[in-house]
Amino acid sequence: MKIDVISIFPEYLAALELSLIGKARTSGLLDLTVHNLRDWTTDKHRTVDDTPAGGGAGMVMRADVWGAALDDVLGAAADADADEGANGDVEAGATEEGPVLLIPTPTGRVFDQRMAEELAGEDHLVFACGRYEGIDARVAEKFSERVRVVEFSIGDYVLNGGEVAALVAIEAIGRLSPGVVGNPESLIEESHGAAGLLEYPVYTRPTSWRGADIPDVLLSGDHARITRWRRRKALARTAKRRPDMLIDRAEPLTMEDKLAL
Ligand code: 6GU
Repeated sequence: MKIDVISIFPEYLAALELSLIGKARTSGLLDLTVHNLRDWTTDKHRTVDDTPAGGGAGMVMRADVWGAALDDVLGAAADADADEGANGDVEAGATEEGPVLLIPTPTGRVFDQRMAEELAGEDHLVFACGRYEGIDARVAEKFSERVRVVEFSIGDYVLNGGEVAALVAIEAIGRLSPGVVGNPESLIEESHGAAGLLEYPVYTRPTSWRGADIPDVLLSGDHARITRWRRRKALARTAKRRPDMLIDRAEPLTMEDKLAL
């Protein structure tokens, strides 16, 4: 998978050199490049923003600077898709091939595990990280004619810019990319995974710590009992912390599940 990130603070993305994502890059599984948006400015102050049309507080990132950066980074693939669209073969913006442009913004669709799974199947992702009051709206609008554009938010709170949101998305997507997580089993059981429940509590040695013991069932060696106990704990935790996850379920609860609640 190829990922490009464009930001005025490329140093923010240094964390992507660490841990699993860092290893995936070194091993060649992930081809990740971070670009400085100011490299596409043309004035001596390297200006990327200006005052909002219509007035108001803050600054807005300029469409011309972002346009030049995205023309380069989206590159030939996006141009090829635009041609296909013009021929009427593929509908503009709804292309199957080519890069996906991801724009972090608190006004976007909420990013979740389903989105991460879907994007993990793409070949090329380009993240356009805005700062200030956001990027001139014409950028998302114009590039939608050439590539699939996804404006996303990581939750209902406001950050100073898209960099941290891009880090979150890249980690969530990157770890689903084949080979990035060593043991694919660990992707299956985890929270927000297949079961649609929060994960059960986990324990390890010491078996007794500050007067708290590991639940006996986990030391019993009875795997059927352990499985049932974990399912009950996952259900109870989900009901308490995320009751919304128990309604409108893709995988309905069983009678045993309901009796456990
Ligand atoms: Cl993607 N960007 C910003 N600036 N704030 C956010 C966000 C994104 N998601 C939640 N808050």
